[in-house]
Amino acid sequence: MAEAKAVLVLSSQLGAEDWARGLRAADPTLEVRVWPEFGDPDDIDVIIAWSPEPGQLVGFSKLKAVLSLGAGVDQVLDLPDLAELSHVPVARTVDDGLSLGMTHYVLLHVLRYHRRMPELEAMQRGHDWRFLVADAAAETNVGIMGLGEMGGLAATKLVDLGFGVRGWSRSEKHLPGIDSFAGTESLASFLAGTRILVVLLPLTEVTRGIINAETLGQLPKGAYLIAAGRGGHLVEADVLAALDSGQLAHATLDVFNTEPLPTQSPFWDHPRVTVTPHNASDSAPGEVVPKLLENIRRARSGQPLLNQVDRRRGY
Ligand code: NDP
Ligand code: OXD
Repeated sequence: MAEAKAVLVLSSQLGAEDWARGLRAADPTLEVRVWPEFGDPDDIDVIIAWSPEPGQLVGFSKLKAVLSLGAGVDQVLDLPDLAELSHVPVARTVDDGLSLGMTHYVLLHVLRYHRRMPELEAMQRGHDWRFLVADAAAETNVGIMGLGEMGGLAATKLVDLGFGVRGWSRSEKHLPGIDSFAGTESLASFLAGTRILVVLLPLTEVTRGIINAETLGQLPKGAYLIAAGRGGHLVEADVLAALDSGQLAHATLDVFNTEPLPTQSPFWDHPRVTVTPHNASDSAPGEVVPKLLENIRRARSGQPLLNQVDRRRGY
């Protein structure tokens, strides 16, 4: 029986044809197919996917790996399809450009809050000239939930800019200048000392709904929220209530329970919310293709994948 040796690219949102072109250019010997033109399903041994639909990953009996084009893999791991694919390793995207893009997003919005831009913009609208100064950066504690590839780099750059920086993760970290809080038992004290909260967690069974009335209530009054992990972290009604009560002074939201954000969502017109369309960071084929090729090689030779996800842990 002929060995399966074709890669299927599956992505309605992220330009599957561009990724396929990038793969073929980097390795002209690679057989690359693009959904829905996958031909004989028994030819497919690797699927490269961004946000597949339920059912799209089943029926490929020779599958050796699923490679996520996202850093977050919830949209792959949450699929019912995965139950049938317990033997198939899943890898995610880790890429310097993606981490740097996210760091730019975090710095942009932390600096905007630190320098009181929402207040200055309101003053401009009211032709109101007053000398409004920022607190010292060292006294503006930024708390980052998730100190991985994204959060770790952003935290380090914030330390370089003189901010007080703390991070919350599952395991304790030893990063210069960053106060490490680890595990559920330390969450309340992490939040109590956080003025600007940045959420860069993966979406897992444990982190779903983690930004809720209780955790928002543990922040100091008038705190700021920057959410760029996944919309599933947010209990959106609780975020709105915290904004309306003044518990949150302002929120910058890149991710939502439903994306695209429905036109009737109250976030669009909220005077103290900045909405961005899940564009905090993005990975470019030029940087990611060599890693995909390496993982295809590894899958075919039965080696562990680069950035293989722990399916039990969910990230
Ligand atoms: P990593 O896996 O590198 O880091 C995840 C971090 O979260 C780790 O520090 C991990 O702790 C921590 N964590 C996970 N579960 C828990 C928990 N239960 N309690 C406390 N801490 C926890 O992920 P990345 O940094 O690469 O990406 C993070 C997320 O950012 C992605 O999953 C994705 O959802 C989102 N993302 C959003 C983008 C956008 O454009 N909006 C772009 C790219 C990513 P530990 O270190 O101990 O394991
Ligand atoms: C990702 C994302 O997970 O873009 O990479 O959200």
